[in-house]
Amino acid sequence: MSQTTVQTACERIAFIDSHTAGEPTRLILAGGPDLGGGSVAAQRDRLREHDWLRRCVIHEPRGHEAIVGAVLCTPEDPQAACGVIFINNTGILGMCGHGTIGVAVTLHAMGRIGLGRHRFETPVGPVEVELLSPHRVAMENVPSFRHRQGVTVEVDGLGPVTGDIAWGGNWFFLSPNAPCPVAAENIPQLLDAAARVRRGLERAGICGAAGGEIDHIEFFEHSQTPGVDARNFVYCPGGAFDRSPCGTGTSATLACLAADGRLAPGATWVQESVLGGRFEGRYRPADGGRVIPTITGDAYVTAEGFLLRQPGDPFAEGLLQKPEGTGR
Ligand code: PYC
Repeated sequence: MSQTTVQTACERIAFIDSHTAGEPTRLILAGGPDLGGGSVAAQRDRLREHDWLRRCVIHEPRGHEAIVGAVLCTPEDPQAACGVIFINNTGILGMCGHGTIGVAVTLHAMGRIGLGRHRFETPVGPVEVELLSPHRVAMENVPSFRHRQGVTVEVDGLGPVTGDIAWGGNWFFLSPNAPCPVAAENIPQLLDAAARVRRGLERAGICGAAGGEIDHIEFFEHSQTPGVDARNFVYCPGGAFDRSPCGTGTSATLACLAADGRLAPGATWVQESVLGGRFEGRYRPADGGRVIPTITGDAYVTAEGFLLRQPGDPFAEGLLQKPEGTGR
């Protein structure tokens, strides 16, 4: 068999790709900057100083706008299975539900963790994962809560749009007021509307607790699919949409349902994405009106290899396709 690996000088970044309900996760295993030790939040800050890694592995030509990266790092607590920092086409995410499920399935496929319970450390706190089978993971997320109910924002071209503001590991504006049905054929309109809502929130100075930027917009409606409670469309910070029902978005949904008394602790909520992928959610109550959500979903590994950076490549740090925050 002829030689199949690149022989010329280049830097190699080891990765394994997976998808969770259709949404991709790229786990970065080696080849990034030395993040030192300490808390995962401190390592996240060091990663920010070496932003070339994010740009290289997420942006075209090595990645694409929907990829969420997961940079493996050293956990502060040696009992934890790993530390993980999630990145996307616009920066660093607080948490990522589909990504956590993808990382758990990938680490299992690598033989690094077995079935059963594990703790992952993230910049916004530890999360517990339970690997129920080689592909199915129940992820216990960070405490989630509704911050404000029924906030109305004036949106260019749409008029007033009302929604709740909730935290599920990222900040969400969740609204039943999409300008069209939440359906695959309407994705361009949903992207456009969500980008406008995000700009409307920014313009009005509406944010999460402690000034947290609301960078995820979720439109939802009742699902017509038997056995499914709701269908959502989740707009992500860099202008892509989540192919999965979004783990942090489903957590924010559970926090709102709990606050409204519409879902009992322990009861199952089935959430499907605009593309039909499904997560199951449930919660247990926590202090101060918060809830601890558990999100269950399936992931599969799709590729492994090395991303290469050759000397002289003008796009070794990726091709920025569109200005950040334009959402289109
Ligand atoms: O599953 O939490 C999630 C997520 C956030 C952004 C994309 N997916």
